[in-house]
Amino acid sequence: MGHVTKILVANRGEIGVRVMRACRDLGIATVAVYSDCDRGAPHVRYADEAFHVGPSPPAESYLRIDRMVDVARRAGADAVHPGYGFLAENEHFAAACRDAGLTFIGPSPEAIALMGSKTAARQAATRAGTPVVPGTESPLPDTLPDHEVAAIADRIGYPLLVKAVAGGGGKGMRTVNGAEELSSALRAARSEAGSAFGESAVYLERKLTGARHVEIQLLGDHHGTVVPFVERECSIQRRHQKVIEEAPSVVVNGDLRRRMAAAAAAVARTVGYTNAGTIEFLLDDRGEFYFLEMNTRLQVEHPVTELVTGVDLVQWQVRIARGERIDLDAERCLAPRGHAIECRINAEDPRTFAPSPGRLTTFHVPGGPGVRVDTHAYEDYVIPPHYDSLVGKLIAHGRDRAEAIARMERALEFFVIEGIRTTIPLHREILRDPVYRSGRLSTRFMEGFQARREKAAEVE
Ligand code: MV4
Repeated sequence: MGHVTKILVANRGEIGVRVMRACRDLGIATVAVYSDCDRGAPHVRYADEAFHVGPSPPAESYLRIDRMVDVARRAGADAVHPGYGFLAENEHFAAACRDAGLTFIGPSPEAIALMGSKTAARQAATRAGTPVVPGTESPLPDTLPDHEVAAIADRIGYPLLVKAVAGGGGKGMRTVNGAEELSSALRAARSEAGSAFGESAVYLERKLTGARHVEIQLLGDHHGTVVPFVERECSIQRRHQKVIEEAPSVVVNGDLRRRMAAAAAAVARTVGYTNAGTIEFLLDDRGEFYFLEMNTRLQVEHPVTELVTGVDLVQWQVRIARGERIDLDAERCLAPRGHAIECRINAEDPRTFAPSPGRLTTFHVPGGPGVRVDTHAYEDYVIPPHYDSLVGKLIAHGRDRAEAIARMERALEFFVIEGIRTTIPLHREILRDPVYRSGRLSTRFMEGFQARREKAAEVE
């Protein structure tokens, strides 16, 4: 904590630019970093100065803690914003910044580490009095004999999920439908977790099918204030990548919202959480909610929260990091002004989801009432093949969900991207889908949608 006059933005692309926009609004200078293929990229042009950090593969550039800290020192930056992805949830990066006398614009290394262990996170939620999905309290000891694991699994009940302790975001998850599948799923999950996270520990959780994925954004300052926000509905995911997010959730009324917000804030207070974070819940059809995990970063979908509350979350991340007190009206943060929807526009084939990097020969962004576009892209920009495929985020806001949908459909129609394939046609199909329009969403939405889509393609 301390003076923040120059921020090193340890990221690229859409979020690199988004963070620099907040810095500009606050009158804070910006420093960009770039890899070989990003020389001259939008986030570099947007920054006041820029430094090369290595070759294009992330492991040799955007994931290099030593180079980030070195650039911050050389540039005279006093703070670092990690964006999302890359080093955003790396406790060693947060600690390296602190050790170098730099303000890390995010939670403490201790909070990142605690929530990075999904079993420690479940224990923190339980201490906070927040319900968790039934499952094991601790990692499964890897010497535990099969019959003892089976006895634990029986108590939790099937179907269940084997999850990586160091995982999160659905990475390294395995479904187990019955006892006969247990030992092979455990072996597979352990080996996958070992290679993906360098830690093979796993735990068990009852698998809730047909529930919704609803999350609560929050901000915590260094004076003990935690402010939760209106929920986001994030059930529409493909391979654990969100496709469409919205706020609020159509099934959450004021009472449930206050209870979920209070539960999320209690978890954050229990661990002394500061800066921006998000608590993920599963919400079942009886209105019961269960803690899943906490994301200790700014999330891709933060704009839907910004549009329904009028709060600039990135600006608040910086203000919190420099020691300010959150003086937001807590009631306003829980009272949605209308409805917002975000479509992630990816450089992907809309049917096969194969990556589609390359040059944007045409790039016309939509505008008009209730439309926001967060992107780094422009005509002639080349999407490099080395990073995630997000070209931009299209966010629509209206007085209610119907108006937000209408504005999103209008904006998707007038978003023209040529030269690569994008998920715009997929979004247009989803927005026309009767189940989507009815708002009856669940984590099974995408499977059902794909089935309806294939059936429709057959009769053609
Ligand atoms: C679950 C779950 C059901 N039961 N855990 C996926 C992302 C990660 N943050 C948590 N995720 C889930 N965890 C239990 N015990 C359902 C999801 C989930 C999901 C699963 C399959 C297909 C789409 C999904 C969308 C959101 C959440």
